[in-house]
This record gives sequence, C-alpha cells and structure tokens, in this order.
Amino acid sequence: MSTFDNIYTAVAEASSGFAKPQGLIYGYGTAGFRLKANLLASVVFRVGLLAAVRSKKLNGQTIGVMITASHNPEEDNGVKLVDPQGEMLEGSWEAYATLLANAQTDTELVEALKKVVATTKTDMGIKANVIFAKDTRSSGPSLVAALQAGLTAMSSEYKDYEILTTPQLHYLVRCINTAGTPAEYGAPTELGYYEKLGKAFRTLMDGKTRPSAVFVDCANGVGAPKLRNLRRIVGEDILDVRIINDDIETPSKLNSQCGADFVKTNQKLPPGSHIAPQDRCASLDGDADRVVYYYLDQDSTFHLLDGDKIASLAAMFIQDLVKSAGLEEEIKVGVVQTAYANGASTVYLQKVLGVPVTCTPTGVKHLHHAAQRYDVGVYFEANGHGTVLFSPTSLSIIEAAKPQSPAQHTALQSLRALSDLINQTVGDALSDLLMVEAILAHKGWGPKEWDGAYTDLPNRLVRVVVKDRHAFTTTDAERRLVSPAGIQDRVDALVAKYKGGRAFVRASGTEDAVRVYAEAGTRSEADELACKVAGLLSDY
Ligand code: NG1
Ligand code: ZN
Repeated sequence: MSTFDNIYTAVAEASSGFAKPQGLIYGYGTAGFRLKANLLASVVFRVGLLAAVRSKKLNGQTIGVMITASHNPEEDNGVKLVDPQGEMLEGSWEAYATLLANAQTDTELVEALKKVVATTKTDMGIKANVIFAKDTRSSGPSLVAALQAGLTAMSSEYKDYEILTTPQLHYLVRCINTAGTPAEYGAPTELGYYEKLGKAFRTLMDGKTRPSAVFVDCANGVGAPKLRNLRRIVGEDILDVRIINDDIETPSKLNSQCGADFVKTNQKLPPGSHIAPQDRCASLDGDADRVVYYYLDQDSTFHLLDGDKIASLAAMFIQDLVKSAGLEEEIKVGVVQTAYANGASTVYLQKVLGVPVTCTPTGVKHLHHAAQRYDVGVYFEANGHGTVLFSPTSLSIIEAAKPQSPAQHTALQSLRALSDLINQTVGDALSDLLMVEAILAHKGWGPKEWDGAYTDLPNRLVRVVVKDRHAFTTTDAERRLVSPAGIQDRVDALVAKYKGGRAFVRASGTEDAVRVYAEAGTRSEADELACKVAGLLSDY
C-alpha cells in the first residue's frame, strides 16, 4: 500500500466518466493532441493528470494547459501543456502524455500513471499547481470539465483563466513562476499582459506620429476580443487597428474563409475584405499565435508578407539597433528558419544583412531551441508563427550599457522596449503585430517598401496521400530523404533540371500525408517541379 492510494483510487473513479474510445490511438505531437472535439474528453482528463504530475516533479511550479485547435475547423479541438517558463512541454514528457492517453481501461490508466510517477521519480506528496485557458470553440467548456475532473482527482490546485489566446496563457505561466524573482516577467493577469505590451509599444513609438490604419482579420476567433482589449490599453492615439472577422458567436465561422492559414495557403484576401491598394492587412489564426501580413498593389495584385518577411524585417531592425547602440561586438543576431523558408529570404539574411541562419526541422520547439543559442535569436516559420528571443546575457548587456550619445541612448531604449514587447515564451500574433507596426513606423515604410527587401522565389507546396507516410524518413533538417531507398537520388535528378530549383519531401507531423515543397525561377517551373516530385511518390 502506498500513501497515495487515495489519489489513484480517485483517478480510477473519475476516469470512468471519461472513457477512452475503443480502437483509437492518440499521439502527443508538435501541436499537442489535436483531433475531432468529440474524441478528446478522455485525453483532456488524462492531460489533467499529467499536468499535475509535471507540476509535482518541478516542485509545485505552475504548469499551463491550453485547450485549442489553433487554425483547425471549429469541430476540432486540442490540448497542450505549457512548462514553467512558458515554453512548450519538455520533449521527453510527450511520451508520457501519449502513454496516459492510450490506456484503455481505468485499471490500465492507473498503472500507466504509476509508471510515469515512478519513471520520473516524482514525489506525489508535493502540491501541484496548474492554470488553464481555452479558445472560443463551442467544445471548450465540456473539455474544461474533463480537465478539472483530472486535476481534482490528483488533488491539484488550479485556476481557470477562461478564454485567452495561446500566447497569453504562456505569458501567465511564466509570470506566475517568476514572480518575486530577479527574472520577474510581468503581472500575472490578462491586464498585466496588455499593460506590458502597451508600455513597450508606447516607448518604441515615442516621437512617432500614429501610422495609418492596419486591418486585422481575427479569423472569427479569440484574437478579436483580445486585440480589442489590447487596442484599448495601448491607446488609439498611437495604434489604429481596424478589426475584421470578429464574429465569435457563430461557431462555424472560426477559421473559415479567413485567418492566417487561409491567407497563406490560398495566397489571397479573405473574401469580404474591403481594402484599398497599399493598405496594411494582417491575419491571425484561431488562437492568435500566428500572423501574416499582406497588401494589394496598384494593380490590385495580392502580395503576402509571411513569416519569412517578418523575420527578415525584425532581423534587419534589431541588427541596426544593436549597431547604433555600439553593441555589435557583444550581441550577435541570428535567424532560425525551416526548410519551408523561401530561399530568397535565406539569401537576403545571409548575403545582404550578413546574419547567420540556422535551419531546423519543422515544429516550433526545434526553432525555439535553436534561437536560444543566439544572443538575439529571431525565429519564424513561413506560416507566421515565431518570435524573437533575447538571451539573459544580451539582456544584461543592454541593461548595463552606458550610452555615449543621444543616438546610442535611443537605440538602447528601443532594444529594451523590444525585449518587453516581444513575447519571450512563444510566437504571439498580437505581440508580433505590434513589433511589425513599430518597425514600419520607425522606417517610415508601407507594405510595399517592406516587401521590397527581396522578392520571393516562386514556390509550390503539395500534399500527397501515400500508403505509409512513416516510410519517409529524413536527414539534414528534413531537406533530404533517407528512406525509401533511392528516392532522394530521383528527387535530385529532377531538381537538377531547373535553374535555381530546390525541392524536398517530408512526412507531415500533423496530417496523414507527405508534403512536397518546390521552388524555381518561375511560377510554372515551381509548379512543374512540385508536380514531378509528387509524381515519384506513387511508386513508394
Ligand atoms: P506539418 O503538418 O508537420 O507539415 C504543419 C506546418 C508547420 C507547423 C505545424 C503545426 C507547414 C508546411 N507545416 O506541420 O509549419 O505549423 O503544422 O505545429 O506549414
Ligand atoms: Zn495557432
């Protein structure tokens, strides 16, 4: 008999209310667990158990749980865990989440839980602390009930922050765990979040006139009410945001014909956008952790300013500030991308800006960790998820620097404000939006000038359903296939026929399919190369 048998009994009893559907196999991946909402109650209950164990393992530090399915349709939902500094769950714990989610019966679940506790050497006597929030999906409340049941069975303390963006929950987790320490991140409230961003934005905009309006498509999701709150706290005298697609009362509208994923995938305006040439427009996704910009030129041709363009803008601006502050010897700016980054952006960063670029596998956790290795690490996926991380050392250098001139003073002040403005925990559409707005105001640029830094190479992304996507394994940050045997040579032979051509194949981590990406000198060549590479896959 262990002292904690009462907990295991409570878990077994509560779990019978959240039975695992037969025959399903769940996996905790880059996006946590994500699938049809009606298949998630048992999973979310078990995530509650794991969140409590994780908190106990980390001496009662607060763990976050976010219930969202991001850019997916309304009928989907998902759940992910947030570690104490606001970062994603440590990789080695993903397997424990998967183990718990797949236990079929109450007894198996208790056995699995005991196994996790034993393997991680967790002291069950420590009090667990968990906070959680959800997006605007109609399935959110019932999944919250499942989560609460799991936390209650574990006798965990918890706090429900109700509806928030994903990055706001990450922010809160970090604030709570750093409260009262030298690394205190901010006030652990939603208002604290707006006030931190608002103060930093106003500092950056000091002496600047209010830029023209930015039109923000909120994907009919949580970004809409939260951006409205942010606008109020920042002050409309300095930020003119026009919110569109803000209907969170009609569930079917979420991410439908709007939002960052729609715009990036279809390379067109969300239907119903009434904008004029040169207007700055942005689209968020359903949990507001992604943002892409776009505009129409004089001919009403659509131009996308994606995550690569945002990363390039941020790297250019921060590099200039570091130089102006006289800190270029001490603070090195680097950029992290994935293989999906447009080749023209990589050339621009390396050759024009002289900034080092690291390529990592797809998935924000890879980018985030690679960015932590730079003094200032800018990371963005082409789809608009990303942020800029300031290392503790670079923050101390910026803090301690003594300006020798008014220009240095201003540059240091802007660097400090940027490090507060940019969410240090995870990619954040609201924070990234303010960053872009501030940079454009500093440069006096409209979207066309920003877009002028480099011209995207024509590219094409194709999704191919194959017999077994797990047969496709890669190396070199997913840029080369290792298996099936012989296939990479055939891809290389095709790519060699196109001047400036580049293509790669990898299995999706979020869908049962393989993705082919191709770039070439012209639109038709990029399409042709993608199509020919996709054609190879039917042989495997
Ligand atoms: P997969 O399905 O592994 O390609 C997609 C996106 C990633 C990332 C994850 C969600 C592309 C090509 N891939 O991954 O960038 O956003 O979803 O975590 O956009
Ligand atoms: Zn998202």
